[in-house]
Amino acid sequence: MPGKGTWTIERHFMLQEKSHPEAKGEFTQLLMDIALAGKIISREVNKAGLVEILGLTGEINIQGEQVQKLDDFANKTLISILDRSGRVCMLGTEENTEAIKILPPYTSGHYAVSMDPLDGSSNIDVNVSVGTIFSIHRKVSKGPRGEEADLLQTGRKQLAAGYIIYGSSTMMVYTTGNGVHGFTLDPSVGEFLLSHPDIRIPKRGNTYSVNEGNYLFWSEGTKRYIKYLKEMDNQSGRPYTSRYIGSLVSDFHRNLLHGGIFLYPSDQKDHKRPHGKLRLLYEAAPMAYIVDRAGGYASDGKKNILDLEPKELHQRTPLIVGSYEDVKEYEEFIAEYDKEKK
Ligand code: P6P
Repeated sequence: MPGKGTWTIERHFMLQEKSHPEAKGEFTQLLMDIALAGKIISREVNKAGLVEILGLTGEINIQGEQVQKLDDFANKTLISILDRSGRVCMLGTEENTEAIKILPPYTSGHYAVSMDPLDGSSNIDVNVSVGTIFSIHRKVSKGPRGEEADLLQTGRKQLAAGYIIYGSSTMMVYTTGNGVHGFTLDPSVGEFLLSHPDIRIPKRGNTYSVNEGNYLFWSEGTKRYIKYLKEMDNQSGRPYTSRYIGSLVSDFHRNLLHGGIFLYPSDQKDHKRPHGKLRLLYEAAPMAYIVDRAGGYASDGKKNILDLEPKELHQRTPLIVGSYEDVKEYEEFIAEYDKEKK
């Protein structure tokens, strides 16, 4: 592999393709389509303060959240690149209530893509980094075109997952199962260049990321675990440092590189979300696949996120993700203190 400075993400995709003899280039092209969308979204995110694109569109999405103009731009950019590529049969996006089925005149492809076009977008107006998250499954339905079942597959069946983080620099981090690799956008040449080959998350960290404002609504196990992290025990590196950006991609990315644990547990803050806030298909499952391939672990508190069976497009799940030993330790607290009421 040549030096980092000239190893583009496209060349890396093609290298990965060589280890999948059955691949015909369609999958590689799909990854390139997503990288292209990332470059276009990065351009807009990075000038958001300069043009009339900040602020709200006035619409409300299925999540009941006000749609930010950049959300809408990112969503439309990804859809318009992917729906006519001939590589995709179904698209599931946070911004659309219904799944998007690729219909004539466009050719239906062999892959189903779930995505959060711009996660953390409530942070845009305050200049906090945000990100695009994607997950790719193989088409499993038998018909000539896609079905929702092509999206509703477990995280373990993902062919690829990744994110693009629009921060102090724009990075694309992805896995096709064979390691996790990070590429930094060089805007002067418009290329994602290899900057973080084969990322491995430390087995244990000393940082935790959680919205402590939800404390009153946490289960006993979550409360005791967070209290445990704050106790003095130099042997185990406690007390941990608290870092919470409120943008999943940013909190996840920091913990992926330095170690640590991110938690969005179930809370009863709003009866509409007894299963936490984050969505399984396009937030939890892709992050779970990435962290798994980097040597970490992702849980809903009881079981591996990768084994959860999706039942509907915008299904939510608690997400505890990061360093393997930290997430496993959280599960022990849940097993001990949140015993199912018989
Ligand atoms: P809270 C952003 O809206 C998001 O979906 C994730 O990016 C982030 O981790 C979470 O919600 C933050 O939620 O309730 O702490 O503001």
